[in-house]
Amino acid sequence: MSAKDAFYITTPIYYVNDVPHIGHAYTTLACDVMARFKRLDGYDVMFLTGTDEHGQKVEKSAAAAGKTPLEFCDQVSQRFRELADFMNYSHDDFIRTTEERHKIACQALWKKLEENGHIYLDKYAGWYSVRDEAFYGENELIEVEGSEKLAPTGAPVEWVEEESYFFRLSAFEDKLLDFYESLDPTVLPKSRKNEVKSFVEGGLRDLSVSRTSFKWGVPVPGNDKHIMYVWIDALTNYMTAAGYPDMESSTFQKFWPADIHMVGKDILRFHAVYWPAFLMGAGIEPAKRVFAHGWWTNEGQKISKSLGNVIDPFQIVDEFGLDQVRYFLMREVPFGNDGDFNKQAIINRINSDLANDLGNLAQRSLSMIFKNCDGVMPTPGDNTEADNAILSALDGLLPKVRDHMDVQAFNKALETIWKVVSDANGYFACEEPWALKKTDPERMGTVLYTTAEIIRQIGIITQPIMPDSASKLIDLLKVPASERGFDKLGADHRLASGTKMEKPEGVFPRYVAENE
Ligand code: ME8
Repeated sequence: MSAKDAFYITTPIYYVNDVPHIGHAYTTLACDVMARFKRLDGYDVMFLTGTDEHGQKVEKSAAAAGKTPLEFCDQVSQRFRELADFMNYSHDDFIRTTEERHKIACQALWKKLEENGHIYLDKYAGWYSVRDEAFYGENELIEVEGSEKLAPTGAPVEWVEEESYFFRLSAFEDKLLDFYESLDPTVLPKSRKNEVKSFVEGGLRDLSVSRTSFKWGVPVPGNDKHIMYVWIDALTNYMTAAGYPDMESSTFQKFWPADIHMVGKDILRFHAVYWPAFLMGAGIEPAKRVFAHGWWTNEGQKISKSLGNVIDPFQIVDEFGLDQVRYFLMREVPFGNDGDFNKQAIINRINSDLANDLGNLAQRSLSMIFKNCDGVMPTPGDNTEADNAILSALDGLLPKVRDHMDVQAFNKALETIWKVVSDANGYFACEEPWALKKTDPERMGTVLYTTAEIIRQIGIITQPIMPDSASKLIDLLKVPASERGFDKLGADHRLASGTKMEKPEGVFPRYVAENE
């Protein structure tokens, strides 16, 4: 048997200056869905998440909390781990940038860049935003009343003048532009790729990559007065986890370059411009794709601590259910676009797509098997045209869903699956198996068997989105654990007739508000 293909996917590493909210949960969820999908589709997957613990912003937050930076990081990083468990993410590694393995990787990358002549010492005089941990040119700033200057993101900026190492970013314009066209699509959605290209075409200035005014970070090798710019440090995490600097290790050989760096649109430039340039500078292949998704608002408002409308994923899941929230986040908004987090929209998805469409179909058909077929999966008779039509739509589902997943179009993948669910409901209603009990029990058996086969395949293919609920659906059919991979989808595999079943329990309850 040939070795499995590798797939490496990463989330941003989250700053520990803030507790996790729905935005963080969303990005990691998208990666989890991709990772689970690829594993079921036969890939050897590495899925990485973690926390970004260095830099001035974290140092300031720790001081404000009256803690040492490390105590503060330990505490908040733990909250991100808890979120990961709570959301049922299947990450293979959780990296913290305060780990020794990461310091080693950062310093090795730095030395390589220096050795290759891409880093030089000079003086930085310009604007810096601690909140964004980013340098801004004068021409990028917004003037507000009272003559205060703000970053384009609205964050405050301060004037910084200090000795600094620089990375020769300006030398990488052509290489980056070639890279964007080398593999398609290196940056998704397409509009984001255009944004990145025009930024690079506008000309790149060398980038200040060290600071001397604070201490909380990785020291520059050979000059520990300087701390590495937090973004060089942060971005390197993706290689640390793959085993860098040991580029001969089997992990690095297998998983680098990463397949997808999943990020929010706020940090696109760091991932699609600076990071590939650093890697090119070190003679290392850049990741194959950066996907920059959109922004969630809360009932139409920007989510922010100061507005007090931050959505707590722990709370939302307690209210609506884990798989329900996972489904909603992946289904509601075309991945890449901004979306509005609206409770009525979640309730509609739960009651319509999950409880009515999929839940009822499973509950009605499997209850009928339990009651009318002595709890044993019936043996189908000859198929009619109607049976063949629904089965052929079902059997053709995986390649279509895979095409959508290949470009992270989660909502389209789910739409495609639910089209079959909807057709299956039409089939069930039309065939009226309840009326066949007396008139044609064999035909009833065929319709119930066909519907159960639909539930089997829909259960298997929705595992990445709703791992627990999809497993419960397949459990009802007594499908063994070894037969739940995507290689068991399609016409070559069918439910075993004669299997003894138990009384089915509903998997997708309706959402009923407490005061109803
Ligand atoms: O930027 N909607 O960390 P961060 C959707 N440490 N996604 C959101 C969101 C929202 N309203 N708010 C946050 C950093 N996100 C750096 C990354 S990577 C080498 C270093 C998500 O804690 C989204 O993925 O500020 C965004 O890019 C990320 O959280 C920012 O997390």
